[in-house]
Amino acid sequence: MAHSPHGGVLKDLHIRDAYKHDELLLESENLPSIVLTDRQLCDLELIMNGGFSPLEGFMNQSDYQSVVNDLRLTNGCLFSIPITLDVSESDINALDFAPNKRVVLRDPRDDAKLAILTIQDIYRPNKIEEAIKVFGDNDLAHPSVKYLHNNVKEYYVGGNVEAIQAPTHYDYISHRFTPAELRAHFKKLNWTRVVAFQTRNPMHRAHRELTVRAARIRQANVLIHPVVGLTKPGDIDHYTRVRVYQALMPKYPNGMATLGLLPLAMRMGGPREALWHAIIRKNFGATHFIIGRDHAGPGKNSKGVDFYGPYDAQVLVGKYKDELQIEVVPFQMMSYIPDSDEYMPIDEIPKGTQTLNISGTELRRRLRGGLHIPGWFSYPEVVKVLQETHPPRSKQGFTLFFTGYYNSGKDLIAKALQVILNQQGGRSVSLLLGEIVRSELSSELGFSRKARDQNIARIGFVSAELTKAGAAVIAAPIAPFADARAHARQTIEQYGGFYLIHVNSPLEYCISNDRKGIYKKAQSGEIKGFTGVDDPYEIPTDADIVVDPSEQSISDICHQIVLLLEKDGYIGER
Ligand code: PPS
Repeated sequence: MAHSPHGGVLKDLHIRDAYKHDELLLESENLPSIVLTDRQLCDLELIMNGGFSPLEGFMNQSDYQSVVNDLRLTNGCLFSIPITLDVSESDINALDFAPNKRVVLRDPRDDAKLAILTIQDIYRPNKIEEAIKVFGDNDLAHPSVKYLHNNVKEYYVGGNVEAIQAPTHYDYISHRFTPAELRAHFKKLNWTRVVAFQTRNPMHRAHRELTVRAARIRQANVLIHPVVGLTKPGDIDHYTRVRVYQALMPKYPNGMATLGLLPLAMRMGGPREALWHAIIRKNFGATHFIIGRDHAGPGKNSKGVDFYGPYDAQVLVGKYKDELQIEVVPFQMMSYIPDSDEYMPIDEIPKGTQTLNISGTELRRRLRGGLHIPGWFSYPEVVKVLQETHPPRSKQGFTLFFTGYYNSGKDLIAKALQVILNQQGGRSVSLLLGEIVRSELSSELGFSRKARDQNIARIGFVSAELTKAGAAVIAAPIAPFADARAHARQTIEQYGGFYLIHVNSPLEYCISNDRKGIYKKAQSGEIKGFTGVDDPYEIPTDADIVVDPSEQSISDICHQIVLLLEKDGYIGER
């Protein structure tokens, strides 16, 4: 039998409120609405489905204070993370919020009405106190402290909710279970002892060994329960991770393990978060919970020191183990022993034994370079999934972003490179000459600073989308302003390569070769605000390459660019 939920009763508000669904929906038509943030949406989903039992809504001031100070609700029940609904002062005034008023909570993705909240109180939190007591520090290097100070609104609105509907998901639905569904699933499978494993990272052989070992020690089955709500900024996206977990599941003995996805918004709160995670898993029907090294750790603070000690989480949860009623399975880091081809927790490995490890940073380096990832570290099926979303540079897109005066020769270089890259093959090549963009994307824009910035922002957006799709993009606007170029770099770089190429032909060269007589028109005042004549050109200080067609042939310039692409691994086989 699964253990009883936290606080004794599973607060599945969907089941509780199903009988009045139509009534709530009707009432909601005349109520003010709050559109939830992504974090609030995750929190509401787990409040409504009972994952956060015994909560039935967002915390009022006394529960909030009690959780912040003592890790308990006012009724004495353990709860370590404040679950609050932050609202701005302007929304509170505009919507006329006050105790006993009712408010609809809406899904930010599709505007669906999810619940009705009855306001109990409205209070202003002391954010510094919350940061220090909950996260142990007021350092903005902690992602939740940063979020608290930069994103969380000034007021918290406390009150219970009545459920209208669960948020709609379109991804991996068959792996999404409510606590009641997962409990029923375990019952159906005759699982009486279930050890849950929390993760926000891809899983490899070490994790499979660790979970099987935990199950063996406790004679239990395994629930792989990864977070698919919000994790640490910079983590691998949940789509990739779930495909990894799906690839890993067949590596367990048939019937040993189940994959369930948890729509949790993590706080990276280390020890307090570990306690919260244990409570949540208890609600989902697990009897055991694995806490490993640096559980829910946010990394280092602004002084370069880890926010929490590697086993602080195990210590804190151990302190409450008697009243928690979910057994914590503490685990040391697992290391691979090549001599015996097995994984073992580091505290069990005899001194002097050779071990192997591949860190997250090293894994990312290998993925980036298309380098070998050994079978002792991960399974080929898992590596394949990771390689698909982290293709080596030879399969990634890139943008060559040219900047320079009109008639500097940038269009000639861009067109020649289009031919060279087409000859190379392997990618579709997109050419965004200034004139093409001006007619196809920016025909209504003029040449004011604002209009030029907007034009470059559009080029940045389109180039980023094409780069993301693996194309080679050659963009060649004048792009006279450094800020707009930097913004384009920032937009594109997150999806692939970016090279700023300054075509540094002297203005006299551009003018003397101007067959169309555009400069003449600018000099005579027929065209106004012309770059280099009566409008500025900010010389790049951050160019990746500077070329000069007045001194170099187009072929030489193209070759210089090709050599750079080869050096960085974007073209050619390694
Ligand atoms: S920008 O600043 O990057 O948005 O400029 P861009 O999109 O590259 O547009 C340059 C083309 O527009 C013609 N043109 C002007 N350029 C600069 N200043 C003014 N006032 C101006 N008016 C028109 C210019 O001849 C460029 O033409 P192409 O044929 O694209 O080189």
